[in-house]
Amino acid sequence: MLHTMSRAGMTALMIAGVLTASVAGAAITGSGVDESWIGLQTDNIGATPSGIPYLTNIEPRPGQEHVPVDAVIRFDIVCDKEVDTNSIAITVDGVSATPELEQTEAGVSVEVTTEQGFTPESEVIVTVDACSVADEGGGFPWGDPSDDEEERCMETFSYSFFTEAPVNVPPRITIAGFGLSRLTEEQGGTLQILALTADDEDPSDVLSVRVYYDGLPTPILLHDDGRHGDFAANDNLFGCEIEVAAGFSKSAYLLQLRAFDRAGNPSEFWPYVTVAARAEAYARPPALPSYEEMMAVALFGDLGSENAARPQIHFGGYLDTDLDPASGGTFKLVAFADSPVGTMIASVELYAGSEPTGLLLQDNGAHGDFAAGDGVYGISLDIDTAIPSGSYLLSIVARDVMGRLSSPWPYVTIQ
Ligand SMILES: [Ca+2]
Ligand SMILES: [Ca+2]
Ligand SMILES: [Ca+2]
Repeated sequence: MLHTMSRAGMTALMIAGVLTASVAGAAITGSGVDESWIGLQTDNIGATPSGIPYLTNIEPRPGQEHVPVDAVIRFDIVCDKEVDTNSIAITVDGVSATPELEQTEAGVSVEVTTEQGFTPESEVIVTVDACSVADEGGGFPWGDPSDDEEERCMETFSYSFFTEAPVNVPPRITIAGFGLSRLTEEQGGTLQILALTADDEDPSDVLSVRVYYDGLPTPILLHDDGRHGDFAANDNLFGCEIEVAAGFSKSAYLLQLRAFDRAGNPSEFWPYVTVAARAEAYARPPALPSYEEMMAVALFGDLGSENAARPQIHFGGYLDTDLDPASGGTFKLVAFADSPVGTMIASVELYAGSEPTGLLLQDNGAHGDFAAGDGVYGISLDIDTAIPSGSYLLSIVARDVMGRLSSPWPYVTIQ
């Protein structure tokens, strides 16, 4: 095995096998190449003057499997003469690439980043061409001095690696709420739960949505079969209707929802805003804040007043919100609010915990709220500061022009 050879033996082999005839590039081209060749330090090779550039320190290695689709292609082009950076031409899957080049003592360090990443589960073919700079004439102590004006070029070096299978990404709950539910302590009522889901690889990958209470799963599932108050089947809007008996105390209850896809990946818990590095967010569920903490808020006021006429927030969600703990990002919240008696809505305000923030969701078509005057209110903020990782619970409250307040979204309220 090449790995276990002595350094002297290795050097001899390298000089004999790699540098003869058509140089290193050609010698390690092809699928059956022993990967041990790649990335070897080549301090001895430079002693043989060829003037022809060749590649070392290739990443991902030729023939490497399961390469991440966002891998960066790196290698060094080295030569005993100066490498002509203008001569460097690289293709990735037949498309000309624009590399980042850095001059090093031995030659040029090359980095190629592909913006949209490689196709999963595919062979990626890289070709490289490079030449050394032409001599200024004379002065070259070997070979025919008449060659000295010529650039010396490597034969096109071609290699490939194989990308990993696509990762099945977890689903998301984009918008959810309790629709037209009106529940009272005296009579109970029908609790309607609706959740719109998404899944980046395929929206139909979402299989179910489960209701959680206090962070624990309940037996209640939402369906997308058109038979659970979810309107049409297979439209990614999941629903369920539950008959709530009389006798539940007047209060605001926090339910959580979680979507699952066919691979069993859970979404993050609705209705929290999760701030986490992307990989982290997928790897673990957010810690749930304590129920008691959320309930001990003045937000809920007198839940019994003017029930039938109070405005309602039917749905809401953090569409396109993408927050990173290090750099912030986009915060976007939309909600559908109206008045059951047709009174004008005066404001829809964001609350953090029990505190009103003064931030209003607008229905003027300019805040990610779709059309103006359609009852969908929105707020969109660009946050350019770090935000501590965690799961945040925000609320919104609608107020009509008569001063009547809605129950706070995203709670289920028994009035
Ligand atoms: Ca999925
Ligand atoms: Ca549906
Ligand atoms: Ca709107």
